Amino acid sequence: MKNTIKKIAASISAAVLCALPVVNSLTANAYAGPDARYTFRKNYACSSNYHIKDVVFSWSINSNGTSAPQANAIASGTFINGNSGAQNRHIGAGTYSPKNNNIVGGLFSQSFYSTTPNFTEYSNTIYTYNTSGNLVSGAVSASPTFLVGDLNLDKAINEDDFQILYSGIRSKTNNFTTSYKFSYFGIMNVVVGNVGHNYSPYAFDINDDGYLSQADVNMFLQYLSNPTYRFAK
Ligand SMILES: [Ca+2]
Ligand SMILES: [Ca+2]
Repeated sequence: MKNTIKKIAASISAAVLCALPVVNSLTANAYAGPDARYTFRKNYACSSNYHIKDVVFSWSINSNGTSAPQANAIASGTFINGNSGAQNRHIGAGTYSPKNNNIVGGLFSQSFYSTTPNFTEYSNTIYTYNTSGNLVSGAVSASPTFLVGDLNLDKAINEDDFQILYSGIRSKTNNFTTSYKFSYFGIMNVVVGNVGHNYSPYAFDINDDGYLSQADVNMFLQYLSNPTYRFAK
């Protein structure tokens, strides 16, 4: 018995020694560190009641300059993490099970940090199973991946975006007195100056809770004023 433990301990030591050069080599192909301030997000939602039991998802992105995608619940539910990796890739994967099987709307999101406002997406797959155990194609769809806070799509997050965010949320919340539950499949027109543009409402949901509210404006202001602050998801 003791010999077996010694052998295991020896093999672990050997494995650790072998692993060290790999860790060092990561400096040439580094993941996003704590100073990476660009947060990318993808939302998963369903447009009507599909009696969802499980959503099995996978998202593959480049790993150089990014962090591994993390899943975040929008509607109450549980996750089984299935993250993995391949050479030069992060694969954020798992299974989401909503608490309410009759859920309609936003289910969950995935997000990652990046050192630059660019990334490469390799694949995104979704398999949805209903409470009868059947695969339901098209029940859950994923939004395009977007840079959180970049409403005018110029790959920078600044005062120009804040003007759009402020105007859009103010108009939907009766001057910030209510919270607005938006549709993930909707469009909202926001006027800044005298020019109106159409946007996806989820782009205004900075804190990723399924509502547009003062909290989203506050979080954006924190990003603008604090150079070490980043959107957590
Ligand atoms: Ca922008
Ligand atoms: Ca929000």
